[in-house]
Amino acid sequence: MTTSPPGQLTDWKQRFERDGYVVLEDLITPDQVAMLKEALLSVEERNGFGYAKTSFEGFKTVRINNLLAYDEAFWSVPLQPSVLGLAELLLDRELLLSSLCSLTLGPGQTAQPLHEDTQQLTLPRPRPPLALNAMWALSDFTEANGATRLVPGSHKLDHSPAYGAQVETVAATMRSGSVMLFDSALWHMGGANTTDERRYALSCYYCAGWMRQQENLQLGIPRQTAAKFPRRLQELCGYGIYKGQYGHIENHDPIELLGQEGRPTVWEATDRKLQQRAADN
Ligand SMILES: O=C(O)CCC(=O)C(=O)O
Repeated sequence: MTTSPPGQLTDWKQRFERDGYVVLEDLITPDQVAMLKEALLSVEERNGFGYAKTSFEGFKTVRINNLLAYDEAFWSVPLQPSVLGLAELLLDRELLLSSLCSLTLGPGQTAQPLHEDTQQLTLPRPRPPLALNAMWALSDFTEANGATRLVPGSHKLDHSPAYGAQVETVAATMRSGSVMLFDSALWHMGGANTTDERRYALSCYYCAGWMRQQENLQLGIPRQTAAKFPRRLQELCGYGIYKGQYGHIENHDPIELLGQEGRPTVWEATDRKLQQRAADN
């Protein structure tokens, strides 16, 4: 998976801030798409996943949550350099993975109710991004097969939508292999799938490092599995101390539970700096 030049990241960031979303076209190759789709189908079949059980999740939609626990093929998804680079620019480097799930819209899936992803948080709007969703298209996203529908610019409004409101939306069409990032405050919904084919997607949702994650990845992913992740993925899953202060275990970095060397707390780091300063004088 390739990295993007810094100018490209700045351009994407500006578009994200203006419209509330940005599409990174053709980010991954057809081979990578095929590999992820194959892994998804295999997880679905092996575990007997069926349609979701609520109208929000979709009665004709297969959602597989906690994907990192199911197959190594998904480990590279939250780490994709262009997507993670842009997410870090928008949320800062101490961001977390909030959830990683699949969204397979079956034929006959009706449009999802309009919503925004941080609608439950009663914080004033508009606000800087708290969380953002990277929607990976593993099929072409078309108007007909249920491409995500958006209200461009709605992240700047001072209120959330009435849940399920009927307002004008645009379909975020994109080619398979593209990734759309959108602000959690953007009004959006999954479209209706009126075709005979499934619409395959992954939702890789990131949040600010101080925020509660949507999925409890520290308890949901077996520790032996998390211990095999690359360190950056472990950090994204919450094995770290935000700003050296939040999330420690008896003054230790939780990443030590995975056999890694921990980072110092803010209090230790401050003392080290003070000692260094005294030694320099
Ligand atoms: O499937 C989609 O395109 C959007 C899904 C979505 O917005 C959600 O589940 O929160």
